[in-house]
Amino acid sequence: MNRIFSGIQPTGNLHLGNYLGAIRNWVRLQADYECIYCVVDLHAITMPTEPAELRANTREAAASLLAAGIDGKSNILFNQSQVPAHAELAWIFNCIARLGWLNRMTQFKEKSGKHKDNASVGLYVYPTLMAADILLYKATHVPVGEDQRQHLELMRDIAQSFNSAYGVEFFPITEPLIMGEATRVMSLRDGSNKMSKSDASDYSRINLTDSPDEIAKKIRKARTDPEPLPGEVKGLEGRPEADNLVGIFASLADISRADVCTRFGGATFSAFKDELAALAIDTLSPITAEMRRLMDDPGYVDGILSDGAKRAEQMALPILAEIKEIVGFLQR
Ligand code: AQP
Repeated sequence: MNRIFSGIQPTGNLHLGNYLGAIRNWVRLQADYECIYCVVDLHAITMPTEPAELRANTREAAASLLAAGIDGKSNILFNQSQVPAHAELAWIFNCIARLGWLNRMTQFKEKSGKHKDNASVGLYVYPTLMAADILLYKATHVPVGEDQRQHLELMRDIAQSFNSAYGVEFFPITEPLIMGEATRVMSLRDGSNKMSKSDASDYSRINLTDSPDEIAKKIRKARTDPEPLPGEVKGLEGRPEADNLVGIFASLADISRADVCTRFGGATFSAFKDELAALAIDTLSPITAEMRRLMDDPGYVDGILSDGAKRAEQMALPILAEIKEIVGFLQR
């Protein structure tokens, strides 16, 4: 059986990039795979977090996944800290991964900024915990946005190194699934930066909690260039903001960038933006409404997470026991 694992950090401000790059694909993959989806709260504390906010963001992330169509009953949805096996396997992987491998990780460089000495050790070993999340379930496929490609390559190196260090064929060589026309949604204010939860400008992203008016306003204000839309994809080269908006439209409408160019070639951005806003509102409004309804029922959301955690743990513990046996730990 092919098995999916993927996670999202409960760091607030879930946005259109998270939705198009990850969540929507997760929903669709449920038809063909056994799916395990995780709100990765252990990852969230690699940056300073306020406890009450973390708890609220964990519920909000879970509510948004459920609202988008993740089925927490036939599949598994849980928050990471409820299954301690993730942290145990991460420790083993910390002893497999090499400093040189982690030193190359661009996400650490970006997130630690100019003051690397002040970054948490957790932020540095973020990718080994991510490898543990996935390999703890021997997942075969991981749907993510483009920004996670490097971490997944590291995960494959860890799996291969573990297998060769212990002379076993234990871990599968998991495949990334980077799907669709919006694998890297960019900021609405600057086409060279990724749309991100932590961007200081709220106008840089469309949040899943935004009202239709806010969505329309943000799209209207999105940066573009003075040229009209090109009639062919080639005409998007060197125009990152135009390329981003066309990619978002294509992804929302489930068509290709080329189709968008054929349809809007020669149109002004202001006409295109009106249609883009209508499409974004149509797609996101039902999800936002359902998310709000679920957030008013935290008991229901908590129940899904704790039931999911129990089922995840049942899958993880026998695999972790085998790993401990391979490593040579004496077990009860
Ligand atoms: N801009 C994006 N375009 C496409 N996919 C994206 N993802 C994130 N941003 C984009 C994908 O969403 C999933 C969950 O991401 P995450 O919450 O684990 O963390 P992140 O990648 O660190 O998200 P942000 O918004 O960039 O957060 P901050 O600002 O805190 O760094 C992943 O599959 C990711 O690829």
